[in-house]
Amino acid sequence: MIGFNASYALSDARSYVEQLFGRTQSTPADKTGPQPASWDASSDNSEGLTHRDQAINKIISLIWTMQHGGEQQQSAINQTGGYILDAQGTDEADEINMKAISAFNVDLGGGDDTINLKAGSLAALQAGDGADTLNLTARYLAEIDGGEGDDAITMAGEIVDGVDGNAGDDVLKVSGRAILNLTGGAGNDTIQLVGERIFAAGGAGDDTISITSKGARPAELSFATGDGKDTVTSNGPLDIRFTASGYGQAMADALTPDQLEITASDGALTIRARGSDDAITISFTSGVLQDAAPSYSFVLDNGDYVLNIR
Ligand SMILES: [Ca+2]
Ligand SMILES: [Ca+2]
Repeated sequence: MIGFNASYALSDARSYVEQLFGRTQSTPADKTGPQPASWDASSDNSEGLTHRDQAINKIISLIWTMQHGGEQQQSAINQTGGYILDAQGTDEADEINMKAISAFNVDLGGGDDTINLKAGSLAALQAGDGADTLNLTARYLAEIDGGEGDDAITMAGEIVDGVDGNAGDDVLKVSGRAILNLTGGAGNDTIQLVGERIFAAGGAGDDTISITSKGARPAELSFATGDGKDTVTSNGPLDIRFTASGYGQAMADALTPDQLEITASDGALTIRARGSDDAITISFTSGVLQDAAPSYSFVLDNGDYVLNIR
């Protein structure tokens, strides 16, 4: 069940809005809510919408907000519309299928939730506890949190900024022009990234990471003390940034070159931290590096040691 406080969950909302704006065509059987005439998922603004559609969307957004905390309960939501604000799921398994111009602050609550969302932009989605399935398409995706549980998170966008699989063995499949601040979080995660600019981390646990870089500059993976044994495949040169084990931790906590044992062989590089189980094993697609065996060197960047592998 879901206490999804959307105007679209109100069967009367559409007719109220249509009455207000004088559309003569009555479609009581259509429960998908007002649909902007020219809405396009590839657009994150109101371009192409009539003034009337824009006004309706604003009202829908307002109603949605006002219904927050209401009594409406549904087990599934299928919506198409304008601006989604402050949507709240329940602790049961919610199923949500939505199209929107933009969505902000969506909290799925506990339970094994499924959300299929296509929007111009989506910011602040908390999947909460449970094994959640997130299929998200938006030009701009920001602050997506899988929460506890083994989540399956699939995202496609242009800018994907701030993704955390959080606890659990998560599967993250992300494509975007820029993928920034992505982490698998705790747990043994499987992470597949396709993008022009990639900055990511597996987080704690033994992670399997696949990098498909389409840009001119190398992808960058961060690795913190205690991050476990990661296995990485990359289709191009890679940078590994050694960071402190968490925000607020002293930089002295980060691994330094003298603590690392590096072994290069044909198409592969292994990095082991002395005196711990931390290790990164990287396999490179054949022929993408300068030589058969990767060459590598450390640089100091903003106080971090970064291993450039070419
Ligand atoms: Ca998770
Ligand atoms: Ca992890």
